[in-house]
Amino acid sequence: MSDLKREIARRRTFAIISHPDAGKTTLTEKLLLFGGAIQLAGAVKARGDARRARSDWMKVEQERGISVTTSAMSFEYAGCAFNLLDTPGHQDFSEDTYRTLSAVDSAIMVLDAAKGIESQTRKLFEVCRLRDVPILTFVNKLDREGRDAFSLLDEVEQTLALEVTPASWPIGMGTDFLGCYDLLHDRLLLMERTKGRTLTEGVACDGLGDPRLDQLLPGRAVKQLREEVEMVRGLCQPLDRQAFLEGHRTPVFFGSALNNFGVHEVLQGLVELAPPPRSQPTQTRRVEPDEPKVTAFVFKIQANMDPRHHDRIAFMRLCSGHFKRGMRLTQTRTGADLFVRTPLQFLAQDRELADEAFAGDILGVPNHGKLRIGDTLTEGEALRFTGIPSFAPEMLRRVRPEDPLRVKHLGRALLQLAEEGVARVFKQQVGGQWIVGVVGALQFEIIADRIRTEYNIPVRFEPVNLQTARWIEADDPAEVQRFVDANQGDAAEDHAGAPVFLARNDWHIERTGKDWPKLRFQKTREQT
Ligand SMILES: Nc1nc2c(ncn2[C@@H]2O[C@H](COP(=O)(O)OP(=O)(O)OP(=O)(O)O)[C@@H](O)[C@H]2O)c(=O)[nH]1
Ligand SMILES: [Mg+2]
Repeated sequence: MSDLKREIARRRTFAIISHPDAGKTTLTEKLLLFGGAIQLAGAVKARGDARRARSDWMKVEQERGISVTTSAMSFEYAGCAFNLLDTPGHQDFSEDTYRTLSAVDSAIMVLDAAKGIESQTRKLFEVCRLRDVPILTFVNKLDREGRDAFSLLDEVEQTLALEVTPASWPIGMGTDFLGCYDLLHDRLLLMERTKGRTLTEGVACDGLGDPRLDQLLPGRAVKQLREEVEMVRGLCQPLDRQAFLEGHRTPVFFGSALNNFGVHEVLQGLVELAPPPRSQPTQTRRVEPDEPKVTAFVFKIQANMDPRHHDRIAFMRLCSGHFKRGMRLTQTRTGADLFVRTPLQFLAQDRELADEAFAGDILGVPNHGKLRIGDTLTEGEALRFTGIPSFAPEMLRRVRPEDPLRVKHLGRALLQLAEEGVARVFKQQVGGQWIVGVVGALQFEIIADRIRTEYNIPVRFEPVNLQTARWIEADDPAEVQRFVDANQGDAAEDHAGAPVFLARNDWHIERTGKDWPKLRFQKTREQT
């Protein structure tokens, strides 16, 4: 195998998705801990709490205990190079999650054992299905009283029409939860129940018949385990990797991320089952990961990761080639050249310059606003990767600074946040007022918080008599201009200067559509 092929084969790029609070960020921290801990073998104990993941790094995330944006992190384990994306569960931030799913090859769906499939999990699952992203399932929080494992498996199969194969099996539940039996390898890795971040070595056991099981576990628990495993093996088909890769079947792992139970098994599952980087669609052809030339696309922009420096980082997924630091890439939207001199890789606790990267890798590229979500970078070929949508907002409000003199500063902050994709921002044709559009109300609060903490501009959101926005497109650009001239009161521009129609209600949209038959009023816009 060539070096390029070998590097691609060992990469695993995956997202963690679920309804809010199921434990994605906790699982992220534990995967990083296992990854890092095992890599550093023994040296980690001393560092203990110092190895804290930086998944929820934003101030508002720490204050509220929820994730509002996707975090990217890289780590190595068992010879594999992982790129993990921890997504926010709250539906108001789902656009960020949808875009993230365009950049991964597989996903872990986390379920709360007491709650099963929740609404947002279901929606995100549908997005994965549309994109043919294979899914591993992690049933979390077994240290609390939850639902019976058989009924959870049944729910996944029934509500998602997804076949299940348990990959591990819980021993007990709630206060009696002792660990998980690894059904794929027929072994038991008994972990000490630890809330802290220090890891204890597991005790290995071979097969359900191993007499060590009887020594390690209480008699009742062993008996129940043997019975249940026999039953579940009778009920569920063995794991067929092809069916998993095609998205028809999911391996189901059980555990408690908080207590380190079942995390090792999931990590091993990613190594053995999750696919390496796949080919990616463009407007003209599919790009294969082992093509020699570098291609990449930007799926996320994040401003102010380092608030002192007002930095702005574009996250790109490499799709092919062997990327080297300092390389010159072409931004195909503008034709401009870009020297990528400081590509960043995000590790558990800090960031590092990346000297090289391959398909599947996620790199952060610091820039001053040149790169946008949806941008394609190549070594010259005029390609455009597709599949990164932008959605029409469902709620609009006018935003003003508390201090009227700071309106210009506010404009700059809003444009940056819009480029990040945090919200839609429109400047009205008449009066030049700023209108912010979002999918869910919590976004207004987060945006106000961020403008205040990151730009030091206290702002107020005010209701407006507007319902939604539509991007205006036509085969003849002059027709768009005629519309804008004739409807100045309803026209605006988005952050990229694209013309937008601001609608007062459904009737207004319908009526305008009839009056201007040559125009297309678009609800979504491909970010190219
Ligand atoms: N009892 C128990 N609690 C857990 C476990 N895993 C996570 N939690 C708790 O569940 C809560 C939510 O955990 P997070 O990891 O922040 O959840 P999340 O899915 O990242 O949430 P969002 O990103 O906001 O969607 C926290 O209070 C965790 O401590 C577990 O295994 N057992
Ligand atoms: Mg989270």
